[in-house]
Amino acid sequence: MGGPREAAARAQELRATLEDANYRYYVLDAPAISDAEYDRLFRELQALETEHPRLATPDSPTARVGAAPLEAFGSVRHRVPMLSLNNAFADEEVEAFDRRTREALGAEAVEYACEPKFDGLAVSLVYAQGRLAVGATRGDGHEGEDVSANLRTVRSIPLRLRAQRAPRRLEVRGEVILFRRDFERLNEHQRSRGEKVFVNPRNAAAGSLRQLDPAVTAGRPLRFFAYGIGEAEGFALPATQSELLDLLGELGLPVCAERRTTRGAPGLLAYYRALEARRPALPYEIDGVVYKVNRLAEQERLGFVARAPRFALAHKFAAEEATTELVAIDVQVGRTGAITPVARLKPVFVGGVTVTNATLHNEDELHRKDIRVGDTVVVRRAGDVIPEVVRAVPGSRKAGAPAFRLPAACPVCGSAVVRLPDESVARCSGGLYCPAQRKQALLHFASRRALDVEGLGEKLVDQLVDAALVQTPADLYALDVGRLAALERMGERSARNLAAALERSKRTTLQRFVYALGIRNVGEATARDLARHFGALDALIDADESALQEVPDVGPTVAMSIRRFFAEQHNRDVIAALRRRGVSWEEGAPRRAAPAGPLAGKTFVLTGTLPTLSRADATAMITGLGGKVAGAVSKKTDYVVAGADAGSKLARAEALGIALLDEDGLRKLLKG
Ligand code: 5U1
Repeated sequence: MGGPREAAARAQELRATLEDANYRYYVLDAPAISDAEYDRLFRELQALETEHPRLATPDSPTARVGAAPLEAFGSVRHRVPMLSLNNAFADEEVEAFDRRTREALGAEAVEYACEPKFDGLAVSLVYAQGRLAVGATRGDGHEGEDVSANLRTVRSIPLRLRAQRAPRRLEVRGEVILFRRDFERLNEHQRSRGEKVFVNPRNAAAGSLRQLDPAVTAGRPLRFFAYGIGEAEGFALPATQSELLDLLGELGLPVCAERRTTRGAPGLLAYYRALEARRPALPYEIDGVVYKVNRLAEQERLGFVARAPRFALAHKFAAEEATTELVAIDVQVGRTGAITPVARLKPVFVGGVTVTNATLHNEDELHRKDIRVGDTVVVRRAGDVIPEVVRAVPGSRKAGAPAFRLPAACPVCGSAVVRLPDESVARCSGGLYCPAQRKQALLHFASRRALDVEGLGEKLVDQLVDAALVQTPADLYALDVGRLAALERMGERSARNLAAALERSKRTTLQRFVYALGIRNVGEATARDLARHFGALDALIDADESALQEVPDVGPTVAMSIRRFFAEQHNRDVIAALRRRGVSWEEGAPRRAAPAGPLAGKTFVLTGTLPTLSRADATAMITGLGGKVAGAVSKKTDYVVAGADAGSKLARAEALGIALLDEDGLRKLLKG
């Protein structure tokens, strides 16, 4: 193979040829050599580097599989945050975006850069002196995971920028995706080896990038498209977004060929329609388009609102729909006991995945849409959301198909299924007993404001339930240190700590205990009122609905919820077992006298985020003056105190004509 000097020259030549082949293939989309030729040159370079190890460089095309498996990913702080985009679905929202942009810029017409919105995973690539230094996921936008070793295996990501004088530091942002045909091949391969099959290209891309072993990622045909930059030093910014992407292309980064520039809302909408029509023919999946003000100086003037830029907008495509046959309707029990009808479908490919189950939301929706077993139905799926049955195709009904009825008993635990007057969903009243609700019920029971079992978090609850050591909260108090210490990742010391925390939690208050039971609609405030009013648990258990409604802020819905809970023998059994195992509290005489203070008899509901007061502070101020703070708005509510992002409680208050206060209003009222 000649002497070292010839070898070095040949290695350099091979590297240049392979890099150029990559650039032509991935960026210019115009392959210059065949796959077989590429492989031959690649192997020749590998052989040279093996024979002369000093020739191997970290940015050689052969270095893409080199790194050893990682223990875990480190984290990377994004010096310039990776923002999300505001979304639009309707044409009017796009017109409003253009109007706002024109007004803010004082311009008659604005030029935009339009790009596909890739359905993949956003990543950041930092090039230092032209060499790929760090690659990271978006994470929460401020801090992502260091997936450098994995990103280095992605062949369309250059390890070295194509530039005579590379920028000192340039952070390229874009999306890692899988082409559809590569995704299908990958799944065929996975299936043939009995390995996990991915539901869609996006999930496959995400799963591949987060592999701890870069060799696994290297075997996945991931691609990358650049769409912008983050931090930049020693890099002369061009005037526009479209020129920026041209420049990234020249530096060797793949940029998408579907980009266009246009003016005004009609231009944006025309681009959207054209790309929507081309969508099925594109080799990769997109879920919409992105519009950006083209001039970078104008982008800077527009700036950002909250977590999204004011100069850009994602215009999403409508969810994909398909028709298929509804084979059966089952019901599922959620973690909070919600009973959801689920459609079992003849398999249908929609929104990039094969769908066999879809939600029918709730009983009312099902009846409103009049969907019955045997119907041909329209199924919709968008992005990662759960597929839903939209409607039945008229005329597809089989003769005599009956309307669906929810079962009267929970299919998981057999407890009564109850629908409260104000709710759209029916729920299992098994509460503490129902296996479907078990983990949620245990976490709530142990939470800080309930029995406050320090150290009993999600992972441990999963372990305890999965190992069948705990079924109800009462079982927690039968655990011993030996059994706990035998759990994975537990150890003797942690086991002792947990046992001690459980022991401490046994001594509690009636208010905490009632709250810990997790009765639907009984939050902390109601638990406190119930505890005060009845003084003893048995009095509460025995109270009928009218007795319950004597408690301030307990209306028919809450009363019914409490009755249903205690009516279940399983729940009473769990309470008895808890008492037997030593959970105790002081019981007192019922206290039904009205409290004193200028706000006595007044009930407040807090909703949304107040500018300066925390919820706990506002509650303390109100209750300190004799007022009550309730969890839900009812006719008995006197004031609703609403802050930012107030939701349904505010809407309900408005519907019932209840006085509304903001933080200032509350402070004035409290001052008298
Ligand atoms: N094509 C494209 N996708 N995408 C996503 N461009 C683009 N730009 C983004 C994001 C989050 O953000 C910048 C506008 C900040």
